[in-house]
Amino acid sequence: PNEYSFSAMEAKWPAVWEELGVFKAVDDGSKERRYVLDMFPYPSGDLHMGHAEAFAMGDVVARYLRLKGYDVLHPIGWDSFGLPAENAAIKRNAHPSEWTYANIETQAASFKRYAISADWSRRLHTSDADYYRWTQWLFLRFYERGLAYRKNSPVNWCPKDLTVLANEQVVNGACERCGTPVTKKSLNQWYFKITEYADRLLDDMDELKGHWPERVLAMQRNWIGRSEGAHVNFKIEPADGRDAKDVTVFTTRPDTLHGATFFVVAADAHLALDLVTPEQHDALMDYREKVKALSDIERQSTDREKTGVFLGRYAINPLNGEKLPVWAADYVLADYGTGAIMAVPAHDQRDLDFAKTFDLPVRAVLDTGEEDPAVSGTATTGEGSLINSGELNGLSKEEGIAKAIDIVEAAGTGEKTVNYRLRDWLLSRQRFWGAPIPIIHCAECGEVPVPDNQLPVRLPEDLRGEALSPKGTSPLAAAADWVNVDCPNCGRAATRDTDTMDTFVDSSWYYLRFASPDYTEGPFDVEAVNKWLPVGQYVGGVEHAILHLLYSRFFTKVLKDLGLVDFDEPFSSLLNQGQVLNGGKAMSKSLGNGVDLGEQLDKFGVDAIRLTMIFASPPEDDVDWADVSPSGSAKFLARAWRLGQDVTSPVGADPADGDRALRSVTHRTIADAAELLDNHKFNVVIARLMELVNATRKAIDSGVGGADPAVREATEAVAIVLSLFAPYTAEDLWAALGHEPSVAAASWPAVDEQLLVQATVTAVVQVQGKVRDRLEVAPDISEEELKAKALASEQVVKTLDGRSVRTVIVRAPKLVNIVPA
Ligand code: ANZ
Ligand code: ZN
Repeated sequence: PNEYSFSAMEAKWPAVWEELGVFKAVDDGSKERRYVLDMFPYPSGDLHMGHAEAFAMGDVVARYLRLKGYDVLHPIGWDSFGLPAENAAIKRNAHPSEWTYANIETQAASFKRYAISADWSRRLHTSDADYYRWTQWLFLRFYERGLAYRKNSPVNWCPKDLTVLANEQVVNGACERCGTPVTKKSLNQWYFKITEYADRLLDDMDELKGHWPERVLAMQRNWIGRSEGAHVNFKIEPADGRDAKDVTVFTTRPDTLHGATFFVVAADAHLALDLVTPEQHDALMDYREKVKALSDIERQSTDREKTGVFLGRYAINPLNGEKLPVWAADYVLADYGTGAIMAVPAHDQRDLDFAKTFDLPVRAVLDTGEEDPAVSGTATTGEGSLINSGELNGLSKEEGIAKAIDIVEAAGTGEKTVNYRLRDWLLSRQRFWGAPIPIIHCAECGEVPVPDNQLPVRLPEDLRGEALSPKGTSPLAAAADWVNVDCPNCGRAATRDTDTMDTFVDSSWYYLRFASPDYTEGPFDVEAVNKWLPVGQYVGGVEHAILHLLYSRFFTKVLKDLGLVDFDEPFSSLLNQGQVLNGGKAMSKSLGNGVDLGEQLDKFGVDAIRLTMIFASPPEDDVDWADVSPSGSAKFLARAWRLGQDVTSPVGADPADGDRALRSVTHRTIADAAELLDNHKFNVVIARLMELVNATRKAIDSGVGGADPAVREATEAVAIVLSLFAPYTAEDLWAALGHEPSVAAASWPAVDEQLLVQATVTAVVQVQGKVRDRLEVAPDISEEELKAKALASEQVVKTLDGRSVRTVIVRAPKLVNIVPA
């Protein structure tokens, strides 16, 4: 064949790869193991441009490590529970599994066409009963340790999807999925106690530094939000038929206790109702109605007018006995700290804004050298020394914090504490297409875990269409046959829990299942997992920073405590690919700027699209499809492929006899490519590969010729490096060079260090046009370096004999002319 045809290649190679099983993990201990994983896809329709980018990157790493001689685990599966399937089923009067598995088949075919070097024998789907059986099993292990529990509390509620959401699924006050503003609803829900792992989730990030993008670590750190401070008790004076009451606040600034001028409780906290006097009761109730409609983000925004209601009570400052009016306000959140604060308007801007609105006093207690906040309207938060603070006067902020804590601790009115922003993970969902929570509710025995040997608790197969539409309670509640069971404990009539698990539970452990996907004795074979994991290279989007990535870290730590894994962190190295944009904007239906992956593949071929994705930018940066040139990529691929047509030396020809200049380029390319790949500079590898193709073509067309074994060596290197990015073209090229059976079974070429030694060129140094010296320099020497070398030459110094230099003309690397003054 001497026409480059991507369709012919795409028709040929997938069957060869499958037959050879070249992408299967060997798993016999003969080679060192490496685990490369892309975040598994959700089966909504066919693959899109984002998948094409991320999976191309993961595949570069997997293919490279395989060529380097590692036993590579590069599996694929589907995160196949979730709402879209359910919504589609309601619309089409179908079962969610129909839509789900049809889409999975479509995506699987596309992945195969896209030549992802996956080990298909390990494929899994989280909606398969033999997967979710183990999701349920894990839930029960968490439950036994007190890490899964039910409680009644106000939760995030999406009024459109009619289901609860985890804090992590509320984005700017709206449902992560549908964008509807989230409201609060009091419900009895299941939680995972992720807060118990807050410190370990923070501390173990040290291990990830340098291997995970710093912004992901920062987002997690922020989300966990560890604050050191103190709990301080305030007595609320009795009033108007209401008794005295102790209320604790959380403060990070106990040094400012003398600056507290009022006291605020969250308007929506029960505490506000406990405190309010009868005459203020109606005002509070009205206010609470208004607060209900606000998101936490709105409530904490600094540019909203402050609102609140005086509760008719006074709190006593434990440090100086002052009486502080007690208010209810929305800017204090019910579920952070204790839901109550001491307000220090001089040093906290929100308190200051509130004080201004309601004409409350402002008293600075830390002199920072800035203008008095009461005058400037700007709270001061810097360093300084304490004033107006009795025995704390003169201390720095830090000293003041320590001393204030000592004082309240000694008086028994407070203590040092650590507070977290992180909340427990709300995992129950009132929807159908998820893993049922394996708990039975019995009037006699309470919550009873489904015995392990009765797992999986399967989803009923006859619920379809309208029966799945959201009602605010789980559709499973309507399946009487399914709900009504005998209590496993006492045998009396009991009912199943009708909620299903958040799909993030499914994805928190799938990477473990891949080590032994058919294991039937547990969620995974402990030995296999400890051999393969942690995942050496994980690839996926930054949108999972505080969701999937945090949850998976939590799961891994619990599994470590259960003795099931021997590591603390699931993903040793993380690569966040950028987004694929079109015209500088994310692709979206509303903008009409979507690019269809299938059409691109039909038009340019798989290899050209893969190459374009990787060549466009460094992996972490966005790719703007409006700026790339798949046809340029296709031309380069054809050019590389044609080299194979011109190599006439036999397989095994000794390159030692070949053209030394070309050999140098080849070996430098291989050496640099390895280093660049180790540092994820995939786009630069392609640029270097293009140079090698050019050098090889030049050698063939100039005197060296296609019979020179150095040309074969160069072309073989092209095929091998190209196989990371454009596997079809690389296979064809490899075959044209007379190799069998697949470039995927080749090895990364060895580098001959001697060929890396750079040749030098001679630079002539003149003074006033007369040759005074000759220097041996690198061919790529910079002008500055050459100039410096020339001026330092002994001959030149002698010739100048103290005269100063007027100009230096530099033509690197060959000539320098120095003109004295
Ligand atoms: C007095 C004070 C003085 C405060 C000062 C700050 C500065 P982080 O760092 O985010 O943990 N706070 C406590 N509970 C709150 C709640 N439920 N809603 C809103 N604000 C709350 O913030 C801790 C600080 O935020 C606490 O320290 C408290 O105000 C406020 F110059 O106490 B501080
Ligand atoms: Zn019972």
